[in-house]
Amino acid sequence: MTDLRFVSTNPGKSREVAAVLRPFGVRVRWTRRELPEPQADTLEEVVASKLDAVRDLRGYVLVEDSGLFIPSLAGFPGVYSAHFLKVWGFGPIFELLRGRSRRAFFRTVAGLQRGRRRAIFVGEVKGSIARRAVGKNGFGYDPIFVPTGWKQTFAEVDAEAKNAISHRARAVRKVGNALSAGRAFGGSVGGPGRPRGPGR
Ligand code: ITT
Repeated sequence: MTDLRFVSTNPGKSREVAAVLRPFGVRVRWTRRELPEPQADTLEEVVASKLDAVRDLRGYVLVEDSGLFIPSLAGFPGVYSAHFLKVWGFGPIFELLRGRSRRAFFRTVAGLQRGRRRAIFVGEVKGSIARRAVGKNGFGYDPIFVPTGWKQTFAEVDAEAKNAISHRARAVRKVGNALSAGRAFGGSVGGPGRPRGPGR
C-alpha cells in the first residue's frame, strides 16, 4: 500500500481520486485545505502554485486543477470555471451558446509532489454542453456536460461510469500507473515495492 494525501476543498474530487487510485494499491487521505489560485492563464500555473502551498506536507501529495473549456467561447470558462460557476451558475453559458457550437472539453492537470520532486499528469474528455442541466450526481458542471458518444450528462450516471472516462480519472490513472511502476517522477523513486538501488 502506498499512502497519498490529496489536498482540495472539493469532496467530490476526493471521492473520485480515491476510487481511481484504489486498484493501484494507493490509499488516499483527503486534506481539506483552500490553496491559492492566482490569476493565471493555464491550469498548469495554478497547479504549480498549489504545489508550492503544500510543501509543508510529507510523503506523496497530490493536488489538481480542472476546468471546462468551450472552444466557441474562446475556451471560456476554462481556468475561471470555479469562480464563474459560483457567481453565475449555468445560465449565462446557455445564453452565450445560442447559435454557437456546443462542443466542450474538461481538462484536469494533476500535480504530484514528494519532497522537492514533482510531476504533472494531464487528462481530458471531450463532449458537448447539454441544452439544460440534468442529473443529480457528481458536482460542478456535471449536469451540463454530455461526453462524446453519450446521451446522458455526467450527473445522470454513477461515479463508476464517470470514472471510466473522465478527465480527472484519466489524469489520476496516469498517477497510479507511475506510482505502481515506481517511476512517478520520471525515474526510479524507490516507489511501492521497489528497493532503491545503490547510490541513489
Ligand atoms: P480545489 O479546492 O481542488 O481547487 P475546486 O472545486 O475549487 O476544488 P477547481 O478550481 O479545479 O476545483 O474546479 C474548477 C471548477 O470546475 C469548479 O467549479 C468545479 O466544480 C468544476 N469541476 C471540476 N471538475 C469537475 C468535474 O469532474 N465535473 C464537473 N465540474 C467540475
